[in-house]
Amino acid sequence: MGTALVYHEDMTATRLLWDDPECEIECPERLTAALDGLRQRGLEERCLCLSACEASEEELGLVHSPEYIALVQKTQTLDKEELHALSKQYNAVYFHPDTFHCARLAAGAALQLVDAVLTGAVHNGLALVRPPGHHSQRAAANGFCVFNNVALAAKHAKQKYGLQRILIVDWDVHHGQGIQYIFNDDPSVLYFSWHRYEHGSFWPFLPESDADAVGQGQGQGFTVNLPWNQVGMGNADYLAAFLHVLLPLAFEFDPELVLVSAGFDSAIGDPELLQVLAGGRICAVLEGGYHLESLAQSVCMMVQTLLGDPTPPLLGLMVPCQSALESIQSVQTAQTPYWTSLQQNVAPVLSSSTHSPEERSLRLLGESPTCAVAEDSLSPLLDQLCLRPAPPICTAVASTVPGAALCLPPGVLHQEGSVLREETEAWARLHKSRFQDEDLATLGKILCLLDGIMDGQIRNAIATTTALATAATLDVLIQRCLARRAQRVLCVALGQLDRPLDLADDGRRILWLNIRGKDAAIQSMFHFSTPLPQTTGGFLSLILGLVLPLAYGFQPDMVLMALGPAHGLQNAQAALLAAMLRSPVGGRILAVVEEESIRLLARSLAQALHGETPPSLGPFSKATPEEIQALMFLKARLEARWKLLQVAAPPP
Ligand code: X5A
Ligand code: ZN
Repeated sequence: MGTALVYHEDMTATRLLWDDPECEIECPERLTAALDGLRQRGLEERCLCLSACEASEEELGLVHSPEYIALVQKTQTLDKEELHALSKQYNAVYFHPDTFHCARLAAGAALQLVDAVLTGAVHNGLALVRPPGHHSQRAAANGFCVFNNVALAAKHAKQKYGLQRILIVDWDVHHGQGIQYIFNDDPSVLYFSWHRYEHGSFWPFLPESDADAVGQGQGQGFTVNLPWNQVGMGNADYLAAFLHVLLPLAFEFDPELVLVSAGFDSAIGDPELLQVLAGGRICAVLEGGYHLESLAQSVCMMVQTLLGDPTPPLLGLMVPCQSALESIQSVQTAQTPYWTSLQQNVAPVLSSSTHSPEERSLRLLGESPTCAVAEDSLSPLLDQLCLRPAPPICTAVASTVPGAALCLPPGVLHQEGSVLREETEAWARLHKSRFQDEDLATLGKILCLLDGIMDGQIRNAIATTTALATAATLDVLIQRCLARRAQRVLCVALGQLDRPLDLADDGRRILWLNIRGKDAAIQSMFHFSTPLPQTTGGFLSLILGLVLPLAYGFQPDMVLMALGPAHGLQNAQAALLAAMLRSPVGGRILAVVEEESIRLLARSLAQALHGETPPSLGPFSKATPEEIQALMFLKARLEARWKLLQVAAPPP
């Protein structure tokens, strides 16, 4: 089970035969650059490579009219003048004698990818195709697109596999109006698109690309448009959109399959946050992306992520800009009638001190030159992101409990090494009373795990301790992180674990979140606690609305996730938390679990850390008023420091 890559060299055949500055960017080199990038980084050989076959006429008929299909077929025999004349009848389209063949391969590739994922041959995959598809309509080519590859894939999944809930995420910089039209009244396909809009002055200049287009009839609430009205949206803006709009809706919708219209004309692709949905069944299909080098690098990042490698942490000041927050607010306003998770939005009021995109990039340039987004600096930045080698060991375990009792998945390694006995004893002396003699051997192994993660030898790890030693172990781990010059350590502590006293003045290098007890409480901007919600809605709001915005904003180089006595976390919850915390920290998580509960949790926790999709939380249940109140209380106080917590207020 892995990642499929669907491709056919013939798709490089179609190209522009006359002068047209608008269309010339959609060129054959797009595919060769992407493929070369994958080969150079050894990513192609890690995939199951499938050779694309043409979609049949019947399959094209799932979306397109017979007349339109016949018309495109006819272009095979037209001469250059006739092709040019026909092309001019459409908006931003060119035809070539090979267009029909390429477009059928592109559509066929998308269908094959769906087959590979839904038959279980692979977990996920990418179809590298030309021409793109998301602007194409039932009887019209549009915006370089001839057949609507992703819409065809969705129809195919419904028809052949009987799927009832498909999520389409369209992160191309342009609005995929073609997909929107095709599923406008269809509640089985949730279409989410963010796109450059500029109040309608960006191509395709359509009023229906705005946030108030929500779908029609039965399909109301199943079209979600997030229009960007200023240029320069960055990581913080995309993250805010993911955490505060897309993911809450996606979890509530509970898709059986995720299709990605993966255009890289907007940003670096990061499907990592999507991998927790639909059992990991993600099919990505290339759409736009015209800067060849950036396209190649983005495709590599995307494939690496689909393969399960952790994504490099996002750089930059994690402050969404005012315009992005306004856009997010406009979607929330339009969609609130249809989605429980938005009705319950725990939303502090929009603060007015946020930056414009320009101000923010100026600050970025001043603070850290590597974050400059100027054309000439793009390449080293992306290279640095891509070339981080994956640690040789994925997930390792050190335990007080015998290995056989833990039922660990294959590929998880038991830690046998240990730091020196004297060193362990020195650390243990910090907490004389809490470590029994027999705990020392385990502590030595855990310290060795920590070193392995910090040195890049181990990606992440699980350690078990006796209930008595959990808090002390966590304290030793924090101290050792600091001693080893970790810049920032995020501790997510569940259950009865007190924050170590001698860390009162830690220079803001420790962010301590305790999930326990009955009431939310704040000691400082770096130290607070909140109860563990009992509903799925409340738990998701806690993760998406609080924990992840904090984690992305803090940009830790290590996450310590501790499950202490009475942590109360269920299997699926622990797995989801671990899976989602991987992303902001590049996978570097050390989970410390008290031994009473490890037998139940070890397997799914290890699977999640290992990159497998966590099990479902179960049916969506509404957060209780108390749960919402606790989150509101924290967010209202913390948003001054942690700007990713900001969500525009919903209408009264
Ligand atoms: C697939 C795609 C863009 C068309 C732009 C026309 N199409 N100006 O990115
Ligand atoms: Zn595009």
